[in-house]
Amino acid sequence: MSYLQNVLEQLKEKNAEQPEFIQAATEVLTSLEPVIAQHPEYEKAALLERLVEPERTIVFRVPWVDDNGKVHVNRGFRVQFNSAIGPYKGGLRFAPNVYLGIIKFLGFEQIFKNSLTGLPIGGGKGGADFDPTGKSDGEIMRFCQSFMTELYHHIGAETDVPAGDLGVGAREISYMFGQYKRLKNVYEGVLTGKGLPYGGLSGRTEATGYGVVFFAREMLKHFGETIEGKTVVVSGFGNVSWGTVQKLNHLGAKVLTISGPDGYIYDPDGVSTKEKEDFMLELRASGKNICAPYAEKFPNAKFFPGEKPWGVKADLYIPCATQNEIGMKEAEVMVKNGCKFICEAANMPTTNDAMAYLMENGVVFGPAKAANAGGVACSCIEMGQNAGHTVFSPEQVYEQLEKIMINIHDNAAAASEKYGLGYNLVAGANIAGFQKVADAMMAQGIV
Ligand code: 2IT
Repeated sequence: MSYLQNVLEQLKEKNAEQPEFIQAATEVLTSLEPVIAQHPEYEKAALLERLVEPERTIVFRVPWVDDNGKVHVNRGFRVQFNSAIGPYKGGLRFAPNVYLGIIKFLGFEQIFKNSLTGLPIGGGKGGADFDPTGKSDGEIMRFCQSFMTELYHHIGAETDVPAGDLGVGAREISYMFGQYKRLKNVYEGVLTGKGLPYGGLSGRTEATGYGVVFFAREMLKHFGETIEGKTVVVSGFGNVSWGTVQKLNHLGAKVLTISGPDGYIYDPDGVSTKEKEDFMLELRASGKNICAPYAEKFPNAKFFPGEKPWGVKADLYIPCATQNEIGMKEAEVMVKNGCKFICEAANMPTTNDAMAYLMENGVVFGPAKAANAGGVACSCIEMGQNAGHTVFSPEQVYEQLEKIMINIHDNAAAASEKYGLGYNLVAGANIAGFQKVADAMMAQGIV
């Protein structure tokens, strides 16, 4: 058995209860085969064994009191996965299905994503099995304060800098920032995605979605095509979908769908006006986690309850909702409908078998860890803004974001080319992201 297969077997055995983590690690490690073959020194240094084991995992109790005085207890997590190239950096996810396997898959992906940005940030992720749906503002605040009352021991501007993810936006970040500052008596950039008056970065909110569309634009450009005039199927309706829809509209595409846990919306006129973009924000702010009201507000649109949008024909597909939203069943329909381009915006929205099937059938695939890295890249710019006690303009941010996304695309394409894999952005992103972290780990000794 090869070194790589051996590590994968051990990993599956040790983490049998964490299928999402196994999925993410398998996807990355298998595409490193040609790199590992050229570097026999990695095995001697147990580089891969160290890479798949988080440096530190913190699991903690989060007690809080609801509006009726009832006490609840949730489980909080922070996985500090890899600090070879910078302080741990990555979001916090509040969702009822959160457990260690979800946080580890996200943290593992984050190592390579952060490396791809070219910026000095390591990989981490955290969250809680807390369901924000239907919670009052006071309940959200008390939960965030309790969560931070434990987490603050383990983070800091030069140690570990969390941000948002599903269920955690500017409101939650701000409550956590307030509590951190109170406990530590330090005003520092310990969280990113803050409000603008207290250290937040102009443009961070839309950065992930804008970055995804810049990445998709580079993919299309490789085939002599443009975003302008393309039809696009988008899933989700949260922060990432919103930024994606906005930038697609700027560039002249037509967004046919958005979706939620309750079903999907098909809008034959396109999710194309400022009013429609703003309504996505309203849907999110409602705290109900449904997209159906869009079809009441815009009667030309149709709501398909309980369905996903992947059966709708389009030039480009951008999954923005959550992990594993495209499986084999969806992939088969997409291939039958002549799908040519997929650009992932959510983390790991495609299962490994669906991804392989789509690529075998000629679909050009932009992997999440490359395509959605614009969010964390701007988070790192926010860290720089805070550390430098300064403020950047939106123009400065957008300009850097666009450059970073073009670089990520070009570096992934070049890494794939270097190993004789043609234009394979999936393998190329894994290889380019890995190489920098591997070089740093090798240089820093057995730690
Ligand atoms: O998945 C992600 O990259 C994020 N949720 C953002 C992480 C960050 O630190 O901005």
